Amino acid sequence: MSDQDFAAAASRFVNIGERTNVTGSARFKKLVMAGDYPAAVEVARQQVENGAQIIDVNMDEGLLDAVEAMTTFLKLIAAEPDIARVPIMVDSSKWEVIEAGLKCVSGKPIVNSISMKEGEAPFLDSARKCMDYGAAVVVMAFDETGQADTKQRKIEICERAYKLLTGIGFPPEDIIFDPNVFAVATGIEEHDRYALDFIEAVSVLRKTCPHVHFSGGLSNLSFSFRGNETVRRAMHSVFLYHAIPAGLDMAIVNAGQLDVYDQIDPVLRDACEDVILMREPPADSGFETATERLIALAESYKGKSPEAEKQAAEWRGYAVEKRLEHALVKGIDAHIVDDTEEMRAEVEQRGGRPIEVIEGPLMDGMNVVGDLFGSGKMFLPQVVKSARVMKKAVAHLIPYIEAEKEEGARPKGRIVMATVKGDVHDIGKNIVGVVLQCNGYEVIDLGVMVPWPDILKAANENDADIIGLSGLITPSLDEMVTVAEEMARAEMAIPLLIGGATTSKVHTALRIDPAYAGPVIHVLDASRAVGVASQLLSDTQRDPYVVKIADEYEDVRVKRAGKGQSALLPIAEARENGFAADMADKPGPPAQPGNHVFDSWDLADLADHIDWTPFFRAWELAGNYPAILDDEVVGESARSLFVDARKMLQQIIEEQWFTARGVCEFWPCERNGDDVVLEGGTRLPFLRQQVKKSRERANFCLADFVDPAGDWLGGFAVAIHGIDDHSARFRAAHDDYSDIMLKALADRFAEAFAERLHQHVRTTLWGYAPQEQLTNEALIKEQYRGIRPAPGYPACPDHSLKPILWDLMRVEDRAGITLTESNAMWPTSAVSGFYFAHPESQYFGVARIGRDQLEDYAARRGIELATAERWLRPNLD
Ligand code: B12
Repeated sequence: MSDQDFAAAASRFVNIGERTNVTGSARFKKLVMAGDYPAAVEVARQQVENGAQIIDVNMDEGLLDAVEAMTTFLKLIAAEPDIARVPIMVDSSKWEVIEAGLKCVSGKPIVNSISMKEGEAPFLDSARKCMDYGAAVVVMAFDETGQADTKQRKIEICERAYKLLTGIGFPPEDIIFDPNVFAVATGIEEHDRYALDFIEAVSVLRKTCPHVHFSGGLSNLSFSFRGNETVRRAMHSVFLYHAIPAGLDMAIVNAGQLDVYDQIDPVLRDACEDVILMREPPADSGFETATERLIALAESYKGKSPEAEKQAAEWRGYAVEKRLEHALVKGIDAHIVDDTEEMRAEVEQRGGRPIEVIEGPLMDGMNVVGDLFGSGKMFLPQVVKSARVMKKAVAHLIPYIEAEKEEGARPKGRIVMATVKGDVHDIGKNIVGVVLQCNGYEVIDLGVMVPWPDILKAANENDADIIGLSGLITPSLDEMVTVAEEMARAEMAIPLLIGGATTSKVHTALRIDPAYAGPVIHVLDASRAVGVASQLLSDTQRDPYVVKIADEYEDVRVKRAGKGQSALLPIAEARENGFAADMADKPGPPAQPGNHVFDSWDLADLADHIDWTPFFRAWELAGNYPAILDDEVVGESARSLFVDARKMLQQIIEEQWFTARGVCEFWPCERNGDDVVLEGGTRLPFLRQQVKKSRERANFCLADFVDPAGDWLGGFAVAIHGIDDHSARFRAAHDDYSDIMLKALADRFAEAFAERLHQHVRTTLWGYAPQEQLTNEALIKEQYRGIRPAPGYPACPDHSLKPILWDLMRVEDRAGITLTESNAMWPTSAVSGFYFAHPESQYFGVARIGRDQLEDYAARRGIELATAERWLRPNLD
């Protein structure tokens, strides 16, 4: 396209104003919610004055009567000639709101939007209604299976919609397709094509769907650069520069926030262009991808835009109390020490004490954070960031407080927390600790592997109001019972909170609660911890709450006692109903038998194999990756967390923070009953399902996948070393956010290492699936042959098999991984297990077993019955 043609196309291009949208503009929402319609009308006027040629009006807010708001607002702007001269886009996901809007618009209205999300019939139904009002429609590229993301899907869906609409006589010139502008430069490879796919799809559709228009919401495109207006404006302008010639003729964009293409800094413009058009960065740029280059470049533009500077200046101009609150709510730590100092000096001047800074403005700010979290308007990652700001402020004040020998701030309560003896996991405990601190509780964190005497001692010495215990693996459950028994013996009465992945309300009610007369409460997650603590420490609520919980637990016990548990087969019968794998299909011997040691697996390779879904779950953000990034509720939090995670991930790789060490080995073996006996005589006893099955299902045991006539078995252990120094550094800087992030990433690396090593075993070392070629998604879904059950997982619940593996593979020497008395692995981010390669091998849960199997198992393992009982307790209840 020549410059002249571009100028002509650009002159036809229509800006759609977006500021009169409650979902996109916090200011407009606030005005409408407050019923300040005159000010809301001014927002519309400004939009038109700034060059908007259509204004989009959206009132979809849960707490608003959207029909009423839409009607009121549109009637008011209809009476303003300088606003009413531009067409109105009535924007809502509810037809009744759209219809209410259509009734108030005098000129040609535009409906935003309809789609084939629910199928063809409702789509055509809405289209007919729009036609009755003479309205044009925005048609989102969305069908029954979801939003169109690729070029092909965009084209297919729009062409199908075009055919259907023109088929009912809908004027094609009244159709505006929105083929979905998505965020690019997110660091996720699949997102790299989004902008180019949009542009190319429009270019094709322009020809195949004559007379239609094309629109898109521009702000999504640059989502990864939130807060960096210079880069966002440049990206928008560059995108339009290419999309307009392709056929885009309107877009939702703030007209006042577009740069003239030629006037953009050429380096930035090139970098944006590389990202949008999916070009390789220049070879001499030192970057492998266009995204990396733009992210790096973006740093140098941070805070340089007039808009951002204005915003920043505005915030920095608030009164100091308000600045502290802003910093806490937004999690900004850049000025916190200066502001805290300013506040402290101010308090001092009026004769106050440093502690008042904490008890006053800082706690007020944290209360706002606590309320927002409690009401679901803020999510865990943001809360943890707020806590980081709070801790930095408090750290600044501590020397002043100590200098005055002043008592510390009066906390709402003092809680001693610990991960119990033998267990090494602390992410969950740390998260709970941060959330409690954010809500005004003092947390004394004793760390991991804490024996009961230390817990009791700390509680007594610190006059604690509550003890909180955490544990991830089943042996910790017994240890928690021990702590409860010891608290009873010491005649303590303070409440005991129980948490961690392996704990449950049932176990707490059945085993821990009866051991201690004080209140014992199982807490499912961090969000509930504050409610529980506040009720336990409230003068008025405590008693009724404790009684309520005690009743609930009694109820659990009664139900458990009366409940006919699922029937168990005698172990001999369960064995008869074992799984009969076809041994003709058993794997051949390994291509490279023996022991294999990996001193430092490439971290970049492991990063490519990370399963991100559990990472978000660790931060209490529910949803599967990558869909979670676009989730309506948690999407924004997830994206922001992901940007931070990718940044740290990059640093971990580039600066080699971690070392991925592992070992694996293969052994000739044969099955002997429910045991697998290795050449050399080592016996690995496994457990069999004993619950009576409905017809046809077998009672599985891992030994069923091994041939009695001779076979092979593998073992492995992997761990991520090197987090300690970094963790210490973050903790010293009062930065829980980075510390939790570091540990969550180390866990992801450990899991990815286990997955990647298993793949290497299948394709190369054992080599029974040399041709296997699976995407990372397929790997995560475990769509491969063979399994890697871990001691502690449901198919193999006995953690005490780990020492056998350790001896066999000399794990401690070769991979530096040690075992605690509960057989937790150290370093924490570690996975170990067995490799079974038979094509029919599969995961299952052993579940409840009978005394007969327990006795038989103890004999096969050569251990005391009581010892077997201790390790297998969760399978005996
Ligand atoms: C991710 C994960 C891992 C990660 C790391 C886990 C970690 N650092 O926490 C890795 C991959 C390293 C791992 C390894 C292992 N894992 Co794992 N793992 C999981 C998984 C999938 C999620 C756990 C998690 O991270 N949750 C997120 C965190 C934030 O939640 P959380 O710790 O539960 O804490 C929350 C609450 O519980 C509560 N809370 C926690 N503590 C406290 C304390 C108080 C006082 C309060 C009030 C609340 C509270 O609030 C927290 C925040 O909301 C679970 C399955 C599951 N769905 O739970 C299995 C699971 C925990 N793992 C299990 C096992 C067996 C293992 C291994 C032993 C396997 C092996 N042989 O290799 C190893 C052990 C590692 C070691 N070092 O010894 C078992 C444990 C049960 C058992 N039989 O022992 C589980 C339950 C899987 C299963 N179904 O069998 N695992």
